[in-house]
Amino acid sequence: MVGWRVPRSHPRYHSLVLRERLVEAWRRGIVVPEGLIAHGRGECFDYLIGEETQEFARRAARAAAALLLLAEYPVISVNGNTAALAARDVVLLAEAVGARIEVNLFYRTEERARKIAELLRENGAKEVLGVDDATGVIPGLEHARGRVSPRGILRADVVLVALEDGDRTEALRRIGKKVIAIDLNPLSRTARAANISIVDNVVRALPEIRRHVEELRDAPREELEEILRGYSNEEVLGEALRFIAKRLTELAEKGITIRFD
Ligand code: PTJ
Repeated sequence: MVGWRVPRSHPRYHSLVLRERLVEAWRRGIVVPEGLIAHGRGECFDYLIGEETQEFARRAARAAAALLLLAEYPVISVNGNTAALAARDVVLLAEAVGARIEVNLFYRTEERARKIAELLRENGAKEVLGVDDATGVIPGLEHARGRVSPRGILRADVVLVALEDGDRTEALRRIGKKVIAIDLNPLSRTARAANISIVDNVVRALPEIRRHVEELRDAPREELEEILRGYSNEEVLGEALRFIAKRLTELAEKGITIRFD
């Protein structure tokens, strides 16, 4: 609603602020309406994990940090929702690991790509790929969805995606990219296809990866490789599902008061 301000006293203040940020970004032509729906699905899973970074996400974020530090040419892929929710955190993580930033859209229009790049630059990005230079194509994806920068995703060894479509994640894996995904839904095709899946809200996951990057920055290569050897994405996704199941069982047994508000 234009002019509406989220009351600070509201028990769901933080969640409402994220919604407002997305709606505002939709008004500015940064987020697509489908992005608002996608966020709703994410909110539901966020509710189930307690709206906090859980141990399985922490473990995945640490592995992601190790992979980004070992990468030769990491790229952070940014879509409308990620830009609206976490543009500054994208820029800070890219700086911390020396990654390129590329706008990569599912519902691509040139105007929206330009607006997202502008928002990233307003948040400190020095260079944003994927706007005028999206001349490469990911094989297996039809034209607009598959367009990438030859200096970005096409060249990358490691690609970080957030709120990504499953088809595109699978296509990135097929062309040999290592994929780090941020996705609140542990059942999504993206979460299952990625090498490392961080089941957490993008607004918490990006700072969490950065925290591990700072911790691991001076670690020897062998230590980073050891973290990756000990990491199993299947196990982590299993843990996320077990966590949700256990939490729901406990809540049911405790007899939560169900409120309809
Ligand atoms: O800006 P575009 O054109 O690239 O389009 C972006 C969307 C998000 C519309 C597009 O990529 C899309 O349709 O994505 P999906 O297939 O709906 O997947 C989004 C996934 O992200 C779902 O599994 C959601 O549960 C999850 N998700 C939603 N909000 C968040 C989230 N994960 C992390 N943090 C969130 N805030």
